[in-house]
Parts: sequence; C-alpha cells; structure tokens
Amino acid sequence: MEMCYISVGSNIGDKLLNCNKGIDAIEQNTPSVIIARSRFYRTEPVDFTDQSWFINGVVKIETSLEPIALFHALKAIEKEAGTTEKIVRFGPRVLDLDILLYGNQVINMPELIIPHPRMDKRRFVLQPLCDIDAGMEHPVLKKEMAQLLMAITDPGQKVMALYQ
Ligand code: PH2
Ligand code: MG
Ligand code: MG
Repeated sequence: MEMCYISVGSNIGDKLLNCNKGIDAIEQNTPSVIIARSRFYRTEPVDFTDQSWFINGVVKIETSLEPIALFHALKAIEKEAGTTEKIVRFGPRVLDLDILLYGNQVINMPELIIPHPRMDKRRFVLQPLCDIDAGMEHPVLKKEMAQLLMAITDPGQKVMALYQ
C-alpha cells in the first residue's frame, strides 16, 4: 500500500458534482481508500486561458495499485465521466484526475511522470494540497508544499475556496 495524492478538476457541466463523482469512483472502482480530501476551489484557468473556470480539489488516497495501473484506472474513470480525447491541450474537460505524488517515488515514463511535472507552479494544485499536508516535502525539489505555494507570484491563477 502506498500513499498517493490526486488532483481532481472539472470545467464542463456540473463541475462540483463531476469532481465528487470522480472521487467516489476512485474508492468504488479501484482498490484504494480515501484518507483525506481538501476543500474545493473555483480556479482561474491556466496554460489555456480561453475556457471556463475550474473546480479543483485534491484527495489523499492509500492504494494497492502500482503507479501505471492507477494511472490507467483514473483514465477509465475520466472516460466514464465523459472526458473525451483532448482536442486542445490543457483545454476543457468533464473530469481530470492527475497523479501528483506516489509515495516518494520518482517516475519518468513516456506516458507518466511523477511527481506531476507542473504541480509546483500551479496554485490550483498546491492550495488544496496544503489543506491536507502543507508541511510535506516535494520528493525532487526538497521544499515544503507551503513554500512552493508561497513562491508562486503569477497574478493570474486566482483560487477561491468554495463554501459548501
Ligand atoms: N487543468 C489543466 C489546464 N488548466 N486550470 C485550472 N484552473 N485547473 C485545472 O485543473 C487545469 C487548468 C490541464 O489539465
Ligand atoms: Mg489529466
Ligand atoms: Mg490536468
């Protein structure tokens, strides 16, 4: 069993419902247990900005799947939710489930890079991650998640906690 952090996002349809269903599906469709979940945030789109704002969150899971099997299981859940093969890179999607960290493992495969290669530059990832484990160290950058979050100076990338 390994601890793993997954970024959850949606910017099409009922975004919050899509995120919650995605999280439920992780527990129901894979041999994983949800250990913690962040708040949800409304987040300004980054990289490809001409699209609707996202709802984003992060969940911490304990899983018995190996990284590549987990990756494929998450892809299947995205597909089931209605996420189609991307027409635009970084573009709109019904459900996006990205592996951020898998224990302290560093993985560099053509289809899967862990830690997620853009996580340290993204407020929509680090803000919810800090809800769960702000003091955790990034296995490659050797900095705490809260430090990485504070280092983001980009005036775009607004994130607003959702009150539920
Ligand atoms: N995902 C992307 C690209 N841009 N922006 C926000 N705010 N949230 C996302 O989840 C997101 C994004 C590609 O996966
Ligand atoms: Mg993805
Ligand atoms: Mg993504």
